[in-house]
Amino acid sequence: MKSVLITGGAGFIGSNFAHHALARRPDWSITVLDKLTYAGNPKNLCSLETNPRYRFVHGDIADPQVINSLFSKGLDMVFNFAAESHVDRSIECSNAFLRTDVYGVHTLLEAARRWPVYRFLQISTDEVYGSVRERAFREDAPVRPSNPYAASKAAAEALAHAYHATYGVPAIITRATNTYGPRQYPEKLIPLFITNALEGRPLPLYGNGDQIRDWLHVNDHCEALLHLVDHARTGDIYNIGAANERRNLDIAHLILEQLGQPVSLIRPVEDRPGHDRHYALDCAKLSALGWRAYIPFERGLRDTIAWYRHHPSWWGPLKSGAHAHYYQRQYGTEVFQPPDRLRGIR
Ligand code: NAD
Ligand code: TDX
Repeated sequence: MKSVLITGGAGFIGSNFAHHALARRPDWSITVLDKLTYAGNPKNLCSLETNPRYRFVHGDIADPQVINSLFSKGLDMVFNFAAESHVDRSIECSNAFLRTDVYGVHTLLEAARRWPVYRFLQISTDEVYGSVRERAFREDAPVRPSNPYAASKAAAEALAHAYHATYGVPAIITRATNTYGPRQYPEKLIPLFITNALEGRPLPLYGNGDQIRDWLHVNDHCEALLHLVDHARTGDIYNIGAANERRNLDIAHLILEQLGQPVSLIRPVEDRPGHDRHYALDCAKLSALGWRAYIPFERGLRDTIAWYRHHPSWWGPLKSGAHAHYYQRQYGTEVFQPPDRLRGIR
């Protein structure tokens, strides 16, 4: 049995990965470590509780005591999903981002230096490149992060790279594009717009909505990570994308259309400072290892909408309390612009 640590496994991608890995790898025994921040949700893991190959530990990746006690018992693989992950929150205040996304990764790497592992996957993001310049980014393009979240992820990558070069920690860095699917906290574009549309509330679109992201289904993301743990070279960086570039405005239209809601729900709001206009990745390096994304966006989005439609008890409580305060701070009520601001870019 291989002993596998999944940090941040109560969050969106980490919880999907825990389910996916337990189903796909019968010889893996998984420990999920999670601090259970606002984004971590025990409900995401409750169906695993009876699985003898699964256990949960409540703890912080930046706490050396917890981390050392897990590593000292012997680990084969580490998948580090734990992070503060929302760009807008990092713009409001970046302290927690530096603590978890940088110091937390340092704590994990120090432990991996002391108690060697077979593979250490540092889950990173296409945001480290900044907005696309001439062409889609290959892994050797310079990093130029535009917001504190992206900068903290780039710093973590630099540490992982340094620990590979200096101490031989078998780190692999993955840079994935925008991921969507079930169990994503309703602060990110797709789950926020789906749940707002289900409630008949406005969809706050930054600027004029012509920013472009490449959307990757979470199951494809998880499958790519399993592929990389088997085939990637340690010390290397791998882009993970779906070649599925869409404008934010078009995403809003698709969601409203599928839910039978009017386009008038789209509300332009003040743009995000430092907003990256366009992300696009060249994924030839990963393709050469025999992987590609399989889930067509139309199907993935339809299934994701159906999941939120059928799980109001999952997201409903998340949109009250602390989230409602965040929402008010982030979007206000007075900043909603009249829909005619979108005229000309439909
Ligand atoms: P998420 O915010 O849904 O989940 C993050 C999880 O980490 C939560 O369960 C949270 O409780 C936990 N966590 C936070 N701080 C912690 C700490 N100090 N110790 C232990 N656990 C802690 O994030 P996500 O969208 O699932 O992203 C997972 C990873 O993938 C992140 O590293 C993110 O940078 C990366 N990523 C995300 C996307 C995306 O589109 N969502 C794309 C590319 C890369
Ligand atoms: O209310 C909104 N209105 C809006 O127009 C929100 C929340 C977002 N947007 C826009 C901003 C972006 O152009 O939608 C696009 C996607 O925004 P987010 O969902 O916040 O994602 P993004 O900023 O692109 O970052 C995501 O992808 C890379 C994840 O949050 C990161 O964790 C990941 O690393």
